[in-house]
Amino acid sequence: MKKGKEKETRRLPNLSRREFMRNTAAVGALGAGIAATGLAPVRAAKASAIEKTVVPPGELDEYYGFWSGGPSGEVRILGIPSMRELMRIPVFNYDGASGYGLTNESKRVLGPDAPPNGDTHHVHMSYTDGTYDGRYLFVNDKANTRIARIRCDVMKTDKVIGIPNVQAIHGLRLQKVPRTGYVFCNGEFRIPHPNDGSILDEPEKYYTLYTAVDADTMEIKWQVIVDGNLDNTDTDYSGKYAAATCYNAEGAVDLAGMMAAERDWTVIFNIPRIEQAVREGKYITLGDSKVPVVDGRGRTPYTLYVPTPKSPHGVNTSPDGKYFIANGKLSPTCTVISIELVDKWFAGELKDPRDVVVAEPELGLGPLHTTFDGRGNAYTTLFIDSQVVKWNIADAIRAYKGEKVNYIRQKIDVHYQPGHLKASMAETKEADGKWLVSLCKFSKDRYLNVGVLKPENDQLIDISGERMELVHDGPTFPEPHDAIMVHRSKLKTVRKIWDRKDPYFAETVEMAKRDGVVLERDNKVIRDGNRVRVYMTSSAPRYGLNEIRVRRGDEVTITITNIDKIEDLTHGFTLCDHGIAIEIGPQQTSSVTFKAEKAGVYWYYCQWFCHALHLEMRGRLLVEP
Ligand code: CUK
Ligand code: CUA
Repeated sequence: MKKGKEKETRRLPNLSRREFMRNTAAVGALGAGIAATGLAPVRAAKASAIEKTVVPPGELDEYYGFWSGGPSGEVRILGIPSMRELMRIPVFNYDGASGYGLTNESKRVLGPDAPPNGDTHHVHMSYTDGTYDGRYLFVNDKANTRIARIRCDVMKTDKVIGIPNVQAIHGLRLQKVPRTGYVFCNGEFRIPHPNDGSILDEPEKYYTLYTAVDADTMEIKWQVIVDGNLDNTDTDYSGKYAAATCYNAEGAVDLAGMMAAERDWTVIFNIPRIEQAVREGKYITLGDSKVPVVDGRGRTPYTLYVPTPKSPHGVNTSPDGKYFIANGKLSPTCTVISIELVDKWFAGELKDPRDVVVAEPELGLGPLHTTFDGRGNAYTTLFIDSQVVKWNIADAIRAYKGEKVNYIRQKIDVHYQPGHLKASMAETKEADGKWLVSLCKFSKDRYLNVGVLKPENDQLIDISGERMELVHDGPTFPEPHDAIMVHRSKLKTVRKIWDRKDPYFAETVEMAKRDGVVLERDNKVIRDGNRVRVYMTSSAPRYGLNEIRVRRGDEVTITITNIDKIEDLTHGFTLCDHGIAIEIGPQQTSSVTFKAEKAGVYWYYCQWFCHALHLEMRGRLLVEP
């Protein structure tokens, strides 16, 4: 009895919670005693790991985390390892604090009649030579079939475009080498062409397309028609290939039909060949769109369909550039595709599309996404098992060849049901294997109960050592899908105040010029029929105009230039009872247009606490009847 107890105690520090529970159950009454003596070393080890996540007051995080916000339509910035939320970037959503979606500058970004919502899943940073270059972030809107670009120097959305001929942009990834020329976007749902009601319940006629967008101009360069649907996508480190998963090879429109086949596929796109086809005019166009569309269905020079079990979800490129790894979702496996062998396939040297597969490790239930530490290990989320599994790629390849080797390094419990996971710098050739975040879909009992809608649980795991250690729980508003962790050295060009020549408000500056107004100095009201253009400055704690007089029925444009130069001295302009609030950062010009429909006195005030006399920073809009 005593001997057994000692043995168990010694083994405990290396046991997972579930193994521990199993063990205590097995030894029955001994459980309590083991827990008391056994847990101490576990806690001690964790305390030292947890300490690494502490960023003391006044100190800065080492990594920027960029998180998608799901149906909130936004992108969030977190600090890693503290997991503090630092900022939110409105992208497809209306934002009441900054007036994004309301200011003329943001309306130019969003375009006319922009829907009020979005569903962001995949946020990725632009690359040069296979690593982050700090220029842009790109993100999808699954809900309204759009993509957006965010300028990293000011962390504001600067372009939003719709993607034609498809419905629901899901997977989004960027060309990594030589630089981000293309943004690749997956059209997820198969739809009829044309989608004008002439074809309805004939799913056999539906199809979807893969889209390449020019990252610099945000013009759509080409599209490829594919078999099946498109789920996630990733690109290689040569600039030659992109891969996308398909979970509905069946082309079904109901659940049972979508799960029927044992294998769906990973489709690999040969980018130079598609570009060549476009150059040679081997394309069609669809409907009103002028975008060249190449047909990549069936066996073509442009596409390779690799049979992949079963309804695969994520696809991830290893940072050494050697493999695409497709995550089996309904199969307990990941499928490892050798990019070198993909070269051979396209050179005509292989017979069977499955010949490019070099490993298919069995990992656990519900593999969704994989990330990397740059030391040859992969980390995969197991949605159904609520675990992250660490496995070795080289060993998985040896096992596939028939060698008896255990490629599983460790499984760690996460809480609960993880979707994406991401390690620091893992989507670059500089994957540094320090931190990993598991974006768990369910948080259940991990936080105080805040009502029926629960936060997500983003868990930080230390992967710097041999063993993964869970070190932090971070609640997030539902629901981030994906995230990236970027070393702060990649973002040295983030500005502290606006440049007066910034293109974000250049059109507003032009308007002022036409009115003969010097924005940084003048406080003027210009009447132009029943259009009134008001120009004023803001400088803590006052606006350039204490009162503005207009007539009922006027269309009023208020343009404010914040002439303060102090970092973080942001002012606002809120007009009472008009639904108007906008942000004016230091050295920024912001404008908003509205109709003065109600006669009377309406106070406007600054909504950022900018000065001891912030409450006094206000004025009156006098609307004559
Ligand atoms: S998807 Cu959400 S967990 Cu949209 Cu990348 Cu996998
Ligand atoms: Cu300006 Cu408060």
